[in-house]
Amino acid sequence: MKKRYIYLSIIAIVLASVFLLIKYVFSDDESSAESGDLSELVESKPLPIPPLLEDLDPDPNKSEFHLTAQQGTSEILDGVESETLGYNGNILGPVIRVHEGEKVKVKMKNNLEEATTLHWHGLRVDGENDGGPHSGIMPGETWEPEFTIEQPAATLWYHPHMMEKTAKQVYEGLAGLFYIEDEVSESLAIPKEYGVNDFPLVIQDRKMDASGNMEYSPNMTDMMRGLYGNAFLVNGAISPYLEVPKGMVRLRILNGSNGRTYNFSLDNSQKFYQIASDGGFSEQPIEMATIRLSPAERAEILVDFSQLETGEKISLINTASNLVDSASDSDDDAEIKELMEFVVTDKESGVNEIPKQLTEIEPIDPSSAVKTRKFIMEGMGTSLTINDKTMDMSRIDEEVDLNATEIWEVSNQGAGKNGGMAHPFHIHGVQFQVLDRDGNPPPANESGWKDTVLLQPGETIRLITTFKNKGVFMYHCHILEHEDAGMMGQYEVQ
Ligand SMILES: [Cu+2]
Repeated sequence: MKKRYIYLSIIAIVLASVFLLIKYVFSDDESSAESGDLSELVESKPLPIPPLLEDLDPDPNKSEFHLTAQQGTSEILDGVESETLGYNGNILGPVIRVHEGEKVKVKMKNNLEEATTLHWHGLRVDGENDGGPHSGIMPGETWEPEFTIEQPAATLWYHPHMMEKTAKQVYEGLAGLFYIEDEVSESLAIPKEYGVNDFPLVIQDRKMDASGNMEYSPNMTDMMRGLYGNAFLVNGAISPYLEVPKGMVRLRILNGSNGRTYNFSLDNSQKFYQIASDGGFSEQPIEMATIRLSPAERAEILVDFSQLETGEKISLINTASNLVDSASDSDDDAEIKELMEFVVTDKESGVNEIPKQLTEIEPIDPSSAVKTRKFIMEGMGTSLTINDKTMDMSRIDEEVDLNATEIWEVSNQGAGKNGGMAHPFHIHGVQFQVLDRDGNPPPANESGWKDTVLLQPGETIRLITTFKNKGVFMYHCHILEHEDAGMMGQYEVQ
């Protein structure tokens, strides 16, 4: 009897040790306090609306904006200050709004203790003004880019792009939205009153403990997969609420996360209408129940709150899984995460219908392409390459002729269809059109202008664009941990 007891005890101890070992090896972040749900520590606050940045040039055809990158603290958890970075504030940055045709001048002062850059994600601009890794701004210095807006209305964004520092600086809070307006966006009968019926939503996740510490210290899993956090922030706040008018509301959503891909839905299963992708309006609104955005992708959607009761609450949720292949179509491990809440008021939106036609997009004719280039993205553990190379700032990988139209065929190889992971591919300085995904036409919401596309393991996407600006530009994976690990290359247009 006693012997049997000892045997059982030994078996129990061995099993417990194996269990702890497995837990330690396979889920280093799940076992720490970082994986806790922090929404319990937060009293829901109104959604912070970033200010619109003042244009300091009185000339209607010109604008001048001043930004300062600075350190600060933010109360993300109740009564706790977290150390964050921001432009002109403690976290994130103001919305810069410009008009097509306008000449824009920016003075960007670096008040950080380290070098940074300011990249205009999605802007058609020359290499000198693009703000890539070659445009470092030393502490105390000011960078003064100038450019003319030569593209249609869109929701773009700006963020640092310093070699090996991008992930950390974006994570700590440096990101802001950049709106382009034009005659189309101004004449369409859609919501366009900033902060009234037209709202920015910058969605980011962070690893934060109960003391508010969100220091950037990626572990091995984060380096391989891209960082996934336990705290979901919308415009820098956890689980905020937004009072919305009872009518049509426009949400401009940016996935500003380092590594996570989201599937956004509304918790009442209500459908919504996507009206714009990364580079501007689609031709027609696209009815959807869920929208997938990988890091850096944007979508403008219209949500009709007119059929809801005053006081009714609807949540924006993420139904994508936490697994490495979170972007795959299988939602088996989906973990529903509430991101924020909309509270319906009795105010009017002023817009109650959705226009049938938004804009016209001239398709780029594939037969006008002078060249097809191939890019193979390969991610195996910590080895992250494009065409078998990691980033070298002194090497130009691709030379492109000015004004040439080219097809870029991008493949995600790695461990094949059932292994590997998804990578979002981004090209600086252009907007492109997706010709096909694995030979099939792109989905309706990827048929307009794009600057970032998600490639599933094993997938091949063909893109087409015309290179209208000179200079050195980047193409890279927009999982920021992958970018910083060298999953990036350079092309020069001349
Ligand atoms: Cu990647």
